[in-house]
Amino acid sequence: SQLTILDSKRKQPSDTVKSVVDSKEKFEEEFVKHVETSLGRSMYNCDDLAAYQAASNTIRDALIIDWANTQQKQTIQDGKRVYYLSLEFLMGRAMDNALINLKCENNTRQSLNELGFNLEDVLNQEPDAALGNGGLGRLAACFVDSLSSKNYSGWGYGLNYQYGIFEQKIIDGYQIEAPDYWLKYSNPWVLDRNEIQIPVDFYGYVYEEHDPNTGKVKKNWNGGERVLAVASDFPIPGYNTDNTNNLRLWNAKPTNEFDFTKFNAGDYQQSVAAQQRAESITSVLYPNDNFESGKELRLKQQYFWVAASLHDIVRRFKKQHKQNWKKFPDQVAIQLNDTHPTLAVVELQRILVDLEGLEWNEAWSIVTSVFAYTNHTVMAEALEKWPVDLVGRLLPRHLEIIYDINFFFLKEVERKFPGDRDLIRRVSIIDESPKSVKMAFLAIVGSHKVNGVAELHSELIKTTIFKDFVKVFGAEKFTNVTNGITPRRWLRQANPKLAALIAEKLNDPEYDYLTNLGKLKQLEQFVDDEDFLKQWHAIKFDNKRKLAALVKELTDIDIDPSVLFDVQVKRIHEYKRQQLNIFAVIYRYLHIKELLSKGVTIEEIKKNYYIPKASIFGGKAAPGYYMAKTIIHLINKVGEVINADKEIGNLLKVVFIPDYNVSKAEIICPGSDLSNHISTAGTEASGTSNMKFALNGGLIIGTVDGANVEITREIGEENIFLFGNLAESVEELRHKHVFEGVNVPETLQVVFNAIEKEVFGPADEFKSLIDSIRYHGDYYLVTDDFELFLDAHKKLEKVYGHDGGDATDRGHLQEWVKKSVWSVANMGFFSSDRCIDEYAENIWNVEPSNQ
Ligand code: GPQ
Repeated sequence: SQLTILDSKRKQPSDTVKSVVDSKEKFEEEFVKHVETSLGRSMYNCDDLAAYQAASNTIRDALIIDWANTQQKQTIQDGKRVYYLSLEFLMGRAMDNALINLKCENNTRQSLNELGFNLEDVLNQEPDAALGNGGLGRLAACFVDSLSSKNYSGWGYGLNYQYGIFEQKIIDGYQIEAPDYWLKYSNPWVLDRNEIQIPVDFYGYVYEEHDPNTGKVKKNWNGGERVLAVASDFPIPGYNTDNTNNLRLWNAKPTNEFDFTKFNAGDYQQSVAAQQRAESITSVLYPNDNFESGKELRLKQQYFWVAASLHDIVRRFKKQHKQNWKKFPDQVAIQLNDTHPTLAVVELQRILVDLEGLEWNEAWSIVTSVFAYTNHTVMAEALEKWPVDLVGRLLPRHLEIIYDINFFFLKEVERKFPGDRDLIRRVSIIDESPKSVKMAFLAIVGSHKVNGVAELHSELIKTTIFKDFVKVFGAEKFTNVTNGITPRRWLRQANPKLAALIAEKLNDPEYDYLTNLGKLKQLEQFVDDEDFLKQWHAIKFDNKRKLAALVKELTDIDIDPSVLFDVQVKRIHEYKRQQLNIFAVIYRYLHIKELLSKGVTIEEIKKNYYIPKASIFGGKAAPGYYMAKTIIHLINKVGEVINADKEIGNLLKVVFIPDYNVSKAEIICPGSDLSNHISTAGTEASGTSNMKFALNGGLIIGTVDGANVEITREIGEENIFLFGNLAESVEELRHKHVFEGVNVPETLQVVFNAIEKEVFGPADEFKSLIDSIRYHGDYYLVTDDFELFLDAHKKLEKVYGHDGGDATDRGHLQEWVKKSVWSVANMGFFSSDRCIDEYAENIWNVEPSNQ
């Protein structure tokens, strides 16, 4: 067959290049070659950065061979492909991940040693690819890892921002944003495909054309501004398989088509400058999480990305199947990661109707079979609405198509529910005031499936924001795929010692459990094995030491690894309630001070009231989100006071880790005893860091929200510390706050008083935070959950034990360690491999290839 011919032809080069993964000689040879040729340096003058680049080039070459073979195989097999459209891919570092997935970490470590380098130092040279904000972007990164690891044919499509999420600096306790120019040095993990150039148009006008053949009037769009989309490809290696998919990120580049009117007018400078501005489309990632700011450039980014990706997908289809459009839905599945790529629905309809000449209905049935939409939030401020004026100016033909989609859809609603004019008004894709396009509604109408990201969330969207669409389309269109995380990065890479202990106990020297995470269940049999518990605890302690070292390096604060590490790291948002956490820390501090002033000793406090702990925070606030920035400021100011308080010593420390990102998360997750997932019930769609912490043996304090619900179901409610009001009570409580007033409990009042007495600096700084609770309805229910949070702490601290713990402690801590083992044993469900299998079976209708 063609496949074997291709295989035999490729044997020579691929074997040579690929041998770097298991031969030290070959690795060293290629490494030196890259130092001397690709980098143009000498081995005598090779620092860690150059070593990182040479080693990455060496491994990357091997990956490219797998990548090319995979693409050829997939082309020949000609099966259905999945395309994951996401404006964010929060990849983190590539090198360590490649070493793990290619299983060549040992070979690389030893080779580098022989060349005089230390692997960890070399890995630390790599900047994070931080092309995302938080959970949504990191989910996309986990999904591409699983697509490759589970042998699917699945590509990611996104934008190659020149500036990723900003670097956060903390100065005088305030967040300061610095640009993240991550491509300062050339990136060995990307292949620039300068030959793949796709023109994308904006603005212009629509004109009608009479088609003499059909006698019909045809619509045409004449764009007014043209930009080129140029591809950058990131190979995505699978774990323990040669299957290597592609993440294609687009760069905006100027065309070299001249604007003759300007040139003739002699305005050469201006014309070149205008062309240059094309690049601004992909220059920066919008730094908002769960919030849409509605900027024109953002809409330009969306269309640029969607048009280039669809053009690429359609071109690939046509190469194999010409214009046999009926086959398109058997060849292509496109997943919309949130509403950001919703214009793809419109663009595909435009391609099929305007450019390919299909009838509207035939085209529409193809479109709706291809797309599926994932919703990631119910919060109103995050739901995209684009002003009709703006859409019409930027994309005049697309606006017409949106109106037509809406017209046909509403006609259908009228047919099903005759005379229900209020229903028609409610489900209209066009909002009347202010006139805008509701992207979530367009995504639902244009997709065959809509999913939420955890059971509770998927139920909530059906009963709240998309209720009317369940009525119109039926409940079958709405489904759930609970989020997951890749255990390659979030266990094997982040926590190599724990991963090794598990491999040993599971009698799995090849670490096959990493693609079959249900096997973790076998750990249950060791839950009473004293030696095993000791080893387990020793690994946690070691990881805590590493986290303490990171904290020392970044903040100069000493935290003692034997105290409880109580962590909350995630984007800063009122709904995630870092304010609830810091208020509770303040309460604890004030209470300790009061006890001390009454003559109670530190020892007595430790024994009867509070165990020693370090509260560790981290996370970025959107630059324009005042309240989130105020929370960061408060945490830092509270830290300054408490950490400087000589009376308190080890009993309490408060740390804010600056610039939380993927590589820091890889150190923080394994080093936590307890992590906070304490959003107001019903607001956190899923959460995924809850899974990362639990998979690394940390326990959770959390509300009954998002995936906490299913984590509890899997690991057992005795192994998680749940508290707080339930989602079903939230609406009523908010109503009560507005109409009967907010009741600040005495404990929280004490905290407010201290802030207002300027214990933590000028009170003005924190006024808005207190006012939002006291006078503006306490929307996030801090007052309702505060004392329940304190109670949950009392309970968990009893379990952790009053004597704290070190690696040798056998007292109370054993109960905690058992909970930790039990949790990990039951976290198998939360592998992103399981997510991908569910999407494949229930939404995409694709099967993995047998590699
Ligand atoms: N999520 Cl809408 C984001 O990270 N950014 C967003 O703009 C929106 C959602 C998160 C969501 O808050 C988490 O609960 C989810 O776990 C995550 O998406 C992935 O689904």
